Amino acid sequence: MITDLTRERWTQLQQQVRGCDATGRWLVLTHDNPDPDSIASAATLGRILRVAFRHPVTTAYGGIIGRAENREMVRALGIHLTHSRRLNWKHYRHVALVDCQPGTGNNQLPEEWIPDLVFDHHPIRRATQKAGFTDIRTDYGATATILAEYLEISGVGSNKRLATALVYAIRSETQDFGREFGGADKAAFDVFFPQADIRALARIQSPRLPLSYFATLHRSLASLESVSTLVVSHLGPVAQPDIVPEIADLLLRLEGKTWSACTGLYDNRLYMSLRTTNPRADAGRLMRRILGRRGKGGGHGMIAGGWIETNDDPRSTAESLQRHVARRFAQLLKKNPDRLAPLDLGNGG
Ligand SMILES: [Mn+2]
Repeated sequence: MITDLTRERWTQLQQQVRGCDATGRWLVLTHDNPDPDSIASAATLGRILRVAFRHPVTTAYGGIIGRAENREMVRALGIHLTHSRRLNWKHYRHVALVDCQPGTGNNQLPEEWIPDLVFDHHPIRRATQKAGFTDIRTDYGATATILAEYLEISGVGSNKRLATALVYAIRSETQDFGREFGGADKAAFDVFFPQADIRALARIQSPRLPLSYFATLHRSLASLESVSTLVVSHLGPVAQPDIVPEIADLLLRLEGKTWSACTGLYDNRLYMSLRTTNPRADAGRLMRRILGRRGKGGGHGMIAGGWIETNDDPRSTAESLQRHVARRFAQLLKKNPDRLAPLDLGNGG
């Protein structure tokens, strides 16, 4: 399904890309520690730029592809992503950001660079307005849905692997249509699902998991804290940062809880994720208020993430920083932080 908005913007996008110097190589950049939405969006935009406009393209990411599901997605679908540390930035004349925006601290775009194209579904940031072309749709559950519409209107055509990537991105980003999605997400899902490789999808959704995953899960359960309808977990040092949002998702399923928060330490940063069952909440704003000026973060209504550097923080140890963000989380949601107490799992009864 192609919306009127996409029809209108496709004309602008074509003008923008054709107006760019035809000799330069394009760089399509995901957010750091890319999730399936960001990965599928990059793969789709890469294909459009290559096939519809005949431009050479590199798709790249920063951080790590950590989750077993995401590693399996990239492997099973043959998605080619270059790590940002291997990029020679001078080779690129043009850059596009997908599922993120400039100046948010969650991508590798050098600060002084103004992107040519930005596609995202998070609230627009000031720096984004300078980009040559922007398509920000906060009413979309997934950025991949926006790119799926451009793929259709471009006439470039899909293939089994790309269709599978788009379907998995929409599914995982909306938790199987369990949170924040719009009609466009369902429509794109319906278009691409018949073309998807259902065996590959099954493998991506239930990959084998490393022992470190279970060790982290164990630590998470041992460190649960709660006050009223809030639940918090501190993972301590983690093998990869995207376990933090994964555990936050899991904790939100605890009966009686309406907000979950999870923290984890990785590479001198305290990562934090927030989740809520309240569709009218603004988790992104809450995240930024918790992290304060030294941190970077954002999100949508019901999900948010961010980080603070641990080494240049006056509140010294990672442990005290953990305690600080958990207390601030409680306080801003009008719960008494002094009543944050360990949640005893008992002996399984
Ligand atoms: Mn997304």
